[in-house]
Amino acid sequence: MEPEATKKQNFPYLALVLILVVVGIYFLFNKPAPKTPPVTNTVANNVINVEEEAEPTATEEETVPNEVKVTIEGSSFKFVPNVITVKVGDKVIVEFKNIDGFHDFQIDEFNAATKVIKTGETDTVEFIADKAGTFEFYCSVGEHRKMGMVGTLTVE
Ligand SMILES: [Cu+2]
Repeated sequence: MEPEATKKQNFPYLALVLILVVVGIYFLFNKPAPKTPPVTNTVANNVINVEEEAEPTATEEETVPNEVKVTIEGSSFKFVPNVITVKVGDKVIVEFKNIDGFHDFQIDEFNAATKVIKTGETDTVEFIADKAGTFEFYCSVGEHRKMGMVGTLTVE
């Protein structure tokens, strides 16, 4: 009987030790457990990230340049109109209509040039007027530029 009693006494001790160990493990796991709220934080961060991604697109929309569309007619040997005025940063779209002869439209400073086109044809060139100043546009065909087939682009 006595050995059984000591065994019964030992069992509660072992059980207590086991409980302490289990409780200790629970505490160990419960400490990392509060890190589960950070999981929701990361979810919140993801939401914030989405918002942060949305903001740059909004600023990109704000930086979309103002578009200025100009139609210019070319003939021998002039441009009509021969003056274009835009603002710095404008996206300039030049629709060049050739109504007589062989001509093109070029502005060296903005690397802008249409194809050489013949009577009745139209070609379009676009560029960003990213610097202020007064620039000459001209027709590069033959001696047309010397013959006065020029105009002025003013970027202000
Ligand atoms: Cu010309």
